[in-house]
Amino acid sequence: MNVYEPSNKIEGVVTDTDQLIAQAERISAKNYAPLPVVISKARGVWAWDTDGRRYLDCLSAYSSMSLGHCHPRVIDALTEQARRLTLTSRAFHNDRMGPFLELLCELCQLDMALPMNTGAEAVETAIKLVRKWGYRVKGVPHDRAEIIVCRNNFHGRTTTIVGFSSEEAYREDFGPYGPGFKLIDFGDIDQLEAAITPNTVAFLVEPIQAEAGVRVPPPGYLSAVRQACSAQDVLLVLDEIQTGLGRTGKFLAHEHDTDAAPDVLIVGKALGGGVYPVSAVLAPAAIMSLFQSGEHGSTFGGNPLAAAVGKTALEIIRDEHLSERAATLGKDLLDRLRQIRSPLIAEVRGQGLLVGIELQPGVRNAREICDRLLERGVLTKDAHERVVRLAPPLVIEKEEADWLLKQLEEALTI
Ligand code: PXG
Repeated sequence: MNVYEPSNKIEGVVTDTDQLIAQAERISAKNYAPLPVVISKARGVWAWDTDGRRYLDCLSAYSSMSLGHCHPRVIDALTEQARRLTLTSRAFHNDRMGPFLELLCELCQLDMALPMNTGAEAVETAIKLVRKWGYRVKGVPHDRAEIIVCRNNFHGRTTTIVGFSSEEAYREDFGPYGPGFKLIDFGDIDQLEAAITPNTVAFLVEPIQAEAGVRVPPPGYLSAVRQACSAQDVLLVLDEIQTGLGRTGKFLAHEHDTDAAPDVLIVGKALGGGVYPVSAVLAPAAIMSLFQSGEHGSTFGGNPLAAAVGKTALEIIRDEHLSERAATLGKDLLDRLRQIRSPLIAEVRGQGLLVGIELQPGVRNAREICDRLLERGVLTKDAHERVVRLAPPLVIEKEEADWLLKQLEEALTI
């Protein structure tokens, strides 16, 4: 494959890579440690840097780019809507939100939805909703609601959310944190059962812990979780922000397990078609109806531009059978990765096109492998020190996946 292509330089825009990196490092907060590449253009699964070098995008903005970059239908929806109506606030109705939420609810098989923008906002929304349910429906004494969460969780960066993180780097120096959250081990049903008290309102969990290094729970875990929650009048809240919308080979990752449907579902990332922040919380009417006017909101949540993009993203996932593609291509990728004989690899795990390659301790760190892959034209990022994550757009073609495999083999065997 030809790796170089002239990038479309924009007149008057700086394209010197070193200059752009130096500028960003001088002027922007140091809350990220990006790889030394400056992307200036992307289409489908491919991205180009300022020098015209081409890369296969295997990070997909942490699963947000499932439809590939600049999907023509998304760009049409975005630009057509941008010319017509972009923002009304929720003080008025707009003609795009209802149709968007109708399709979202149908595909997620839940009655009602509350649109937000970022993932963290949607998680916060779900926390408020389940607490209100606890006080109004379950009868938990005021301000005593408990939510059970898992160690190594990742649900976002707000102060409430990092307050129940088990990762020091996420939470140190950002407290004080409020009470009301209890940590247990992911994948351990006995610990969940033991942690539930009369004041427990919900169990909040990711079907696969992506940020923790693509940790897949034991088979049947979510079904057992569902049963334990139902038996003890606890709401099951699934954060499918990263695993949802086709990524793992089903429309929602919980569909891999039988009878594991949540009471409250959180989606985001790919819902914005890779062009706009769109998230949502979904629940049965009996739960979602607890929110009354004035109790929750967002200036941009449910805006017509977001709704036009979100509806189109969902239609593309359905029309292009992206969940099925993720299932087939993901299985093939996992099988073939597991065949690579390399002293560097400890384990390959994942589901669909959400894959983690765990490295043997002490040999090389994942960041070094990501740097090697960058040299070979593959963009990805480490998840913690020892896991190289792969989450290409779901529109990736078989030949492109083959090419990726070749690069991985070479980067992991020398
Ligand atoms: N839940 C899950 C499972 C996620 O992966 C969030 C919630 C929060 O979403 P927002 O839109 O608020 O970022 C995520 C986000 C980062 C970063 O740069 C975020 C994620 C993954 C990797 C990096 O903060 N996931």
